[in-house]
Amino acid sequence: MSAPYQLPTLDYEYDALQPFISAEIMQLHHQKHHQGYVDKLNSAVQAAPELTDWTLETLLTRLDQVPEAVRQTVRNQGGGHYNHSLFWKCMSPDGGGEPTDQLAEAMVRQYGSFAAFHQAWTQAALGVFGSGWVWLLPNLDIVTTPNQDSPLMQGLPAPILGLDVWEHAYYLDYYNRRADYIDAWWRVVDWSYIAMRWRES
Ligand code: MN3
Repeated sequence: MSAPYQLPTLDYEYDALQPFISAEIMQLHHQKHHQGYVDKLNSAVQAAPELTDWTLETLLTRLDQVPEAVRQTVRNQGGGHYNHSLFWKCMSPDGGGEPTDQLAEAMVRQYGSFAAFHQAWTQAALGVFGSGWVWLLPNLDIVTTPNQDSPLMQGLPAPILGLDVWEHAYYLDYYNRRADYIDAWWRVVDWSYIAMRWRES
């Protein structure tokens, strides 16, 4: 997918993730924050038309080849668009629980148990200073990025799961209590979607 970029529609209603994530947060996060990243990314590409045919993934993996005048904008807004597009897909009103089958086995091989993985992820999420993201890579390593950076910008493969720990993702529901937000978010994580990404990675 290349420019002009569009806000993806969600696979569920804004109120579908309640009581874990409120309709107010979902609507604001999707319609205002994500739309803002899309609009500003499109403006940057308009200002550097040679980028028009680049896919979003190419923009993020070849940031060093993006004209300097728009590079930081593409990094922030392109990252924001990519990250949020994945974030919405990783959640479902039918989510929660634990992975099954081969993904569950691979996770146990790497972390010892799902509980240990869960704890490592939560520690990583609480350890992000300020605004950023937590990612699960296809090799099941957990990495974090600041701001709207993507693992793609570091030469890493596309993540299979992402958690937004910007305060805009939880402040209306949980104020400054990031740990409460993370606990709630686990209840909507769509392991079937993540397992599909993992198999295809
Ligand atoms: Mn966000």
